[in-house]
Amino acid sequence: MKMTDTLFGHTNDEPVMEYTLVNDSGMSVSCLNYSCTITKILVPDRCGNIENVVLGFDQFFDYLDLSPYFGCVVGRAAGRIRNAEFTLDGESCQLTANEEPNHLHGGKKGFHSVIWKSEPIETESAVGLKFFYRSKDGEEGYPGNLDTTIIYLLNNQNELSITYEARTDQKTIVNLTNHSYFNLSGNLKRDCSEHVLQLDGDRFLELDSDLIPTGRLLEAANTPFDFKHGRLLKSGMKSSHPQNVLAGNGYDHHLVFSKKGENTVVLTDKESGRTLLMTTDQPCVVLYTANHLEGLYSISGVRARNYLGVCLETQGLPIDFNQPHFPATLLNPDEVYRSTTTYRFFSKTIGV
Ligand code: G6D
Repeated sequence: MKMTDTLFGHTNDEPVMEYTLVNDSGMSVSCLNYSCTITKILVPDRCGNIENVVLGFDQFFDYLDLSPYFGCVVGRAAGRIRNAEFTLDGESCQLTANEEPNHLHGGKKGFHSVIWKSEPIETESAVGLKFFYRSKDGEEGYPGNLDTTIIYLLNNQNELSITYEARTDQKTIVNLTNHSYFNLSGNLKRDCSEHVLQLDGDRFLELDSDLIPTGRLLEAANTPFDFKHGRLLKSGMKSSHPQNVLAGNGYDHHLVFSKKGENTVVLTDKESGRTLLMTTDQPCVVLYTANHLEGLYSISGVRARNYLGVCLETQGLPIDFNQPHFPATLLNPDEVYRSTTTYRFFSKTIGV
């Protein structure tokens, strides 16, 4: 196993480095110190063809000008917050309304748009990087100085793990995720409509017209949101279910796992034979099928179009969803925010 690095660009006169982690089993992961962005994941298909399975750009300025959060960490709080404000202990916190009048994905200068300190990690069984960022008190309107560490580790079982850890000096909210768009066809040969998703989630969050959770939990059974026995993503794209239509003819929803603790999500592409087996300790995953990706630009030579990738954004429940049975994404000074999501790739289709 090894790690190499190369200069990828500059932002605010700071060098942007691309690091490439390579294991002994034919998988490699490339990422940037800019927003911990995953730029490429190369894995074999059933015939041994090693191809890229995530959406990313070849030039750094495309990440600045065009990226819809390709591959990046999202924080301090993933998702949308209504009217860009929340209340903590009776105090109103006003955030950046970067999606007027609401707040999206940590704001204009969220975790997706900053340089993270980085240092290499090498162990007997893995190679990786440790990223660090201090978000100052009041950044994008969030209270507290928040120190966040993110560790990427690649092992020889073709598994990439992402571990998030954060500490604060004032009560605040934290809800981190990675916003990679997966496409298991390899080098974006096809879109994701024929990908099959399987996960044990019996409810999902209803969205309003701003794509913000209403606070209602809807039953997934017998709807296009039931993935218990595996479901083609295109069933949500062709669905007349009001929530699929509202999301832009697809999915953009928090799928809530049926059980607490660690959960598994399986994404497969029959034609390539590739499987992504994702595990997480988070209570839900936002399934986003890139319903708004169409654009006048190309992604590694492929014209941007809807459904070209699928996001599996593991995370806590949104802040204004304070239900007694769902821990909000609050963090106190005497606590540590910790979360791990792993992505294991197989060159054959498997089910759980
Ligand atoms: C759209 O609604 C979706 C978000 O969920 C996604 O994260 C973003 O595009 C990239 O706003």
